[in-house]
Amino acid sequence: MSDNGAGTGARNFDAVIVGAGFAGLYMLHKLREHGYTARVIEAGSDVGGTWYWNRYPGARCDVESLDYQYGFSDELQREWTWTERYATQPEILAYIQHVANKFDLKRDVQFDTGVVGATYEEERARWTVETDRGDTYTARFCVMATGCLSAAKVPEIDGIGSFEGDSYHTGEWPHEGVDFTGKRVGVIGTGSSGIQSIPLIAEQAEHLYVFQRTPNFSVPANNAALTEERVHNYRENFLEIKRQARETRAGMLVQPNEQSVFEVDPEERQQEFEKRWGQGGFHVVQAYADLLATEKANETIAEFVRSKIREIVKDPDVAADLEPHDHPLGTKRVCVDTKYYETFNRDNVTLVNLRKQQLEGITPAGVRTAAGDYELDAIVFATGFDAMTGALLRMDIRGKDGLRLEDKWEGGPRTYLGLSVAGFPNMFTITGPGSPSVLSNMIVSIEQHVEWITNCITYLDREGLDTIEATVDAEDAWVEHVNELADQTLFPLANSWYLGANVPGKPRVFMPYVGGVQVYGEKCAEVARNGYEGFSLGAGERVAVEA
Ligand code: FAD
Ligand code: N01
Repeated sequence: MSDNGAGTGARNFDAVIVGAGFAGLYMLHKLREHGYTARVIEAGSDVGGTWYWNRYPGARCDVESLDYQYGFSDELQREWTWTERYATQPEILAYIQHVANKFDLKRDVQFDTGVVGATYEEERARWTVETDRGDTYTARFCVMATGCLSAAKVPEIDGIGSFEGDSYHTGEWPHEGVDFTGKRVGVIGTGSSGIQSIPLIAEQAEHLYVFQRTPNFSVPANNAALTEERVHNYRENFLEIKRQARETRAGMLVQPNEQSVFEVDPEERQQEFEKRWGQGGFHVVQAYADLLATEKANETIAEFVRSKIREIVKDPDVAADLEPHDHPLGTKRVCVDTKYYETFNRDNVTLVNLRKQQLEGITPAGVRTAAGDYELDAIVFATGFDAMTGALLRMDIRGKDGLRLEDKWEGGPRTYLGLSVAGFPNMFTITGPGSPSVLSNMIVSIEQHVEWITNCITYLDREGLDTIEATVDAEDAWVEHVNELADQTLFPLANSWYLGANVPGKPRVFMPYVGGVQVYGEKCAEVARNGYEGFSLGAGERVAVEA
């Protein structure tokens, strides 16, 4: 281990970790626990990652708060009390702050610093990490905790720079908040961020225009204050719940139903859907075992949600425009909302269907579609992210023989287990492409990755090994397996960010692993048990590094 103390201005560490969200902070904590030195480098001015950047009105988790927290410390969970079923962004950020303070993490984080490049030096078996401040750090390990949804994507729309009003991206929201009172506002995008923010912006704005290209499926959150009893029960069973969560598909306990939707008659099915719609959140999607498995089964739940839209939205033409028909439900992330469809009953809200009137561009005064001009004081881009690979590829990462990650991934991301890339020894990607990541409760997946990486590093040291690198064969086999599994599902039927479809020119490859958290976790554990099967382990000469 390097003896260079972190927090002392030293630039050489056992590990450099990029990103101070849930992943980077837990990685730092685990490495420190094992006596390693580590430096976290974070572009933002504080910890939180997603919850630091996404401060738009209505931002919340869609995995229930009690499940969306770290599971590694019973003491931590006992001293934190969630107030609502789905926590707001400020509450989640306060929780992460609490974690950072409790474990004294910030002293090892370099804030306001972007990593622009990372280069592997084969002879010394070390990574050199460069920042936008012109600093360099060296480390034996480089851990990319850069997030799956952290590279905000401003769309490529003609004239976008010419708008003379105010513009915002939901993923880079101003810290001081935005007051839309008396303003004509346009929101472009109706994914989760748009669907969460639209009802609240509508309450403030003089008039809100919602520019919708593709309608999405959304279910009500039925958010409410958590009862003391619920919090108490969860708290007392916390460790067991967290253990069980790792044995599920999505990293959280849901009410499973093993039945096919076609085993019940339409009346019973309707009752079950209604019951679960009333429960709110993802429950309705779990109503029957095959809802996400076949198009025919999927159509039953899709049509149920469409019927709800028709029921809620008073103007039948607007309701029809809001109905999703172009992708099976669940093949894009289902949105969880509070009064989204109801918002279109307001007099100050207009839905602009971009399939009927194409978006032609942005002008100094607003938005231009084929049907005319919309004059606006502010535009909100709820247009999502260059997901899963964006944050990684915005850096210049070079592995052995100068191999650039950008070149290696020209045809789409290639990883072994979503954790490691052949040609890039001693680099790990937390929740990287090829792991369950965004298809799961991310906290569960983050913790599993961090613990696997920590165990791997301590194993190398116990065995007197210096380097670990995925083999090309293992990587090829994993990529093939990930693709094969995805092809057996309905996911490829949607133009989603899971496939990179939202970024022009991005290769269309289904990026997350669909096999589920449990199966994936077992595979990772088996790889480790078998002496890190699929990796080549090297015992080079350990180079003494001076501080
Ligand atoms: P992030 O939180 O994205 O943190 C990555 C950090 O890396 C960022 O702070 C970024 O600034 C930094 N970074 C990136 N590149 C660089 C660089 N080159 N140099 C320096 N720093 C860099 N998941 C769920 O499971 N449940 C939910 O309910 C849920 N809700 C979400 C709501 C929103 C609005 C969004 C956008 C995502 C949501 N997610 C949810 C996914 C969420 O991203 C993860 O749950 C989790 O917060 C990811 O943590 P992370 O540490 O891996 O990444
Ligand atoms: O982004 P998105 P997001 N012209 O990519 C539209 C997580 N999250 O930020 O579908 C016009 O889903 C685009 O239209 P189309 C969650 O995992 C969770 O909302 O490409 N429109 C789409 O409507 C989520 O899935 C929560 O036709 C354009 C929208 O912009 C992920 O983050 C909350 C356009 C983008 O939707 C991303 O969600 C927020 C253009 N040129 C985020 N370009 C929770 O609730 C894009 N669009 C927990």
